[in-house]
Amino acid sequence: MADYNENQIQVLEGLEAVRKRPGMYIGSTSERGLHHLVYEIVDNAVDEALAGYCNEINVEILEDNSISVKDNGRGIPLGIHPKMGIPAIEVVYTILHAGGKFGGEGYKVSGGLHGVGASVVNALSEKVTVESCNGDGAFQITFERGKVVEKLHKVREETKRGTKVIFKPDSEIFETTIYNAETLETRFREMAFLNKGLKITLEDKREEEPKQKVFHYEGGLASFVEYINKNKEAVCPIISIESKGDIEVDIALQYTTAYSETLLSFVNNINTIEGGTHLDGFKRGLTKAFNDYARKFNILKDKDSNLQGDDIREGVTAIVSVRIREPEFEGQTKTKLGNSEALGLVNSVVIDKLSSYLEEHPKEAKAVIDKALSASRAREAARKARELVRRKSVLESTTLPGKLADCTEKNAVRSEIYIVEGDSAGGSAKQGRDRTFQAILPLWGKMLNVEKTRVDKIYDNDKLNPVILAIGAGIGNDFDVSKIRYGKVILMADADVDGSHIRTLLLTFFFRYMKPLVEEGHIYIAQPPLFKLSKKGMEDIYCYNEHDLETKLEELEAKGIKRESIGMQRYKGLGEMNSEQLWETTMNPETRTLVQVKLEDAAEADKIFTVLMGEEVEPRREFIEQNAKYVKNLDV
Ligand code: TTJ
Repeated sequence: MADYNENQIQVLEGLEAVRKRPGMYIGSTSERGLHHLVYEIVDNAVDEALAGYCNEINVEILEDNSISVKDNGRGIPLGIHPKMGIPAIEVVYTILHAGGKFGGEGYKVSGGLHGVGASVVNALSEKVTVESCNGDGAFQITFERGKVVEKLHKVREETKRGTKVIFKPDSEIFETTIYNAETLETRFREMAFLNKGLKITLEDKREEEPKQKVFHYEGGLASFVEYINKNKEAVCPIISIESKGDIEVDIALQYTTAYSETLLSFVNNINTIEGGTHLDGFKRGLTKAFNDYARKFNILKDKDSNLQGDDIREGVTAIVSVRIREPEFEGQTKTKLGNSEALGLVNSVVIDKLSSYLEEHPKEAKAVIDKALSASRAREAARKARELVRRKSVLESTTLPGKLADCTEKNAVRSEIYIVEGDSAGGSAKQGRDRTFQAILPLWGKMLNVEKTRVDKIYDNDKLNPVILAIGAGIGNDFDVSKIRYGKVILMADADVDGSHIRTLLLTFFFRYMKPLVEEGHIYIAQPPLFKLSKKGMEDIYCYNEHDLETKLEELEAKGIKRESIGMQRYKGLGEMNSEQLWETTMNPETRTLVQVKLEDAAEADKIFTVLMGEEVEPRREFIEQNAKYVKNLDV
C-alpha cells in the first residue's frame, strides 16, 4: 500500500444532503438501513485488516441500542488535514466520501453496499464518539447529528494502537432504532468466512447475561462451505481455488447429494445477489472443466452431447469471492458485477485449477460426472412429461387447483391472489374477500423442502403444485412472467415462528423458481394486526406492531382515555379473526398495508433457508418434536 497521505482524502459534499435524503446513501431508513450503519463502520476496520494492520474487530450492541466498534489497527490519523485545516479524523467523519482509501493507490477492497463511509453514519446518528489511539495516547472527538460538539482532544495515555467508535442512530431518521443481534451475527459470520483469519466478536449488552460470540475461521471460504454443508452428504472433499493478481479470486466448492445448487458470490466482501461476470466466469469454467475431463477420459463418447451447466451444478455448494479495484455494479439492486475482465479471468482460473484437481482425483471426478449424468436424464424425462401435460392441457383446457377460490377478474393488472397458510384462515379469507378481483389459495399439509427436490418433483408436489398452477406461468427456465394470472401474489401467514418459516420457504421457492416474479415486484406480504384495542362506544383500533400499539395508546391518552379502560386483544393467529375483521384489517385495499417483497428480501430468505438447512437441523428437530403444529408444515 502506498504511503498514507492526508491529501488523498477527497472532499466531496456536506452532510446536510445525507440527512435530507438518507435513502440515497444507505438504501432505506428501515431496519435494513439501520443495520447498514454498522456495516459501514465495520468495513473501515476490515479495510485496515485487509491492509494487514489489524486482526480483530469487536462489536457490541449497547443497552440503549448504540453500537460500539473497536479494532486493533493503526488508528485513524489525527494530524491536521492540509487543505481543510482540521484533524484528518474529523474530515473522515464530516466530509462525504472522505476516507483516504478511495481512488489512487490504496483502494477500498472491503465496503458496504454503497461504500459511502463513516461520514454518512455520522450524519444519521444522534451521537458519535470516536477514539483513535496512534501510540502517543488516546484521542477523542464527539459529534451530534454530524456536527462536532467536542473537538479532538487527548483523553488518556495509551501505548496500544487502535480505533473505537460508538454511535447512536438517529430516531428522527430511522423507522426503528432497535438492532437485531441475529442479523448482525449472520453478517459478521459471513465477513469472517470471507476474510480468512480475521476475528470478529459480537456481544449483545441488552441481554441479562451478555455472552461474546466469536467468528474466526482459519479455513476462510472452505470453512464457509463446510458450514453450509454441515448436514448434507458430501460427494467429494472441499475444493479450493485461489489466484492472486490484479483481480484476486478465492473460490471453495463441494458437491453433495442434494439436488439444488447453492451458489454465493461476493465482490469486495459484498454479496452480489444478482451475480454478474465473476459468477458467469465460474459457471462457464466449471462446465468446461468437467466436459473436457469427461471427453478426455471417454466418459462422454463422441456421439454424446456435452453436459449442461445446470446438470453439472446439481448438488454443488460454491462460494465465489473476488477483490477488484474498481468494481462496476449493475442491476436492480446494484449487486451485479459488470466488469468484463472478471469473466475471462475467473473462467480461466477455474478451468486451469479445476482441471488439474480432476486429473489428480479421478474417483471424485467420476462421482460428480455420474451425478451430472443422472441429473441430465432426470431433466430430460421431466421435459418430456411436461410437454405431454402441455399438449393435454391444450385439449382439456387448463386445470386450476381444486382448493383455489378464483376471482372473476381475468386481467392480471387488476387481480390478486392471497396464498393463505392454514385451512381456517383460508375459510375466513374466502368469506371476507372481494371475489371480483381477489382469489384465495389456502395452503395445507407438508411443506416441501425445495433443497432436497429436483425440479420435476417440484411440479408434482402437492403443496407447490397448486401455487404453480394458480399463478399459471410455469417454473424454472420455463417460467414466463407475461403469463401470470394475478398481478399481486400476497402471502398471508401468522405472525409467529410457524408463519415466518412458511414465508421463508415460499420466498425461497419464488426466488429460486420464479425469480422474475420477485424482480418485477409482484410478491407482497400481508400485514395482519397484532393487537386490537376496544372500548365501549369506540370503534375498534388495530395495531400492527409494538411501536404502533404504543403510539395509538398515547394518542388515546392525549384524548383523555386512560390505558386501564381500554381492552386489548393480542392476536396469535389469523384464525382468531372473523371474515369481516380479516377483510377490514388485512385485505381491503383501502385500509390494509402490504409490504412489497424486494429481491434482496427473497435472496435473504434463500440464504436463511440455506443456512437453516445446514446449521440447524438438530436443534430444529428438537424444536419440531416439541411442536406438533410445526410437524405438519415442514418436511425435514
Ligand atoms: C490509515 O493509514 C494510517 C493509519 O491508519 C489507517 C486507518 O485508517 N486506520 C484505521 C481506520 N483503522 N481503523 C479505522 C477505522 C475503524 C473504525 C471502527 C471505524 C473507522 C471509520 C475507521
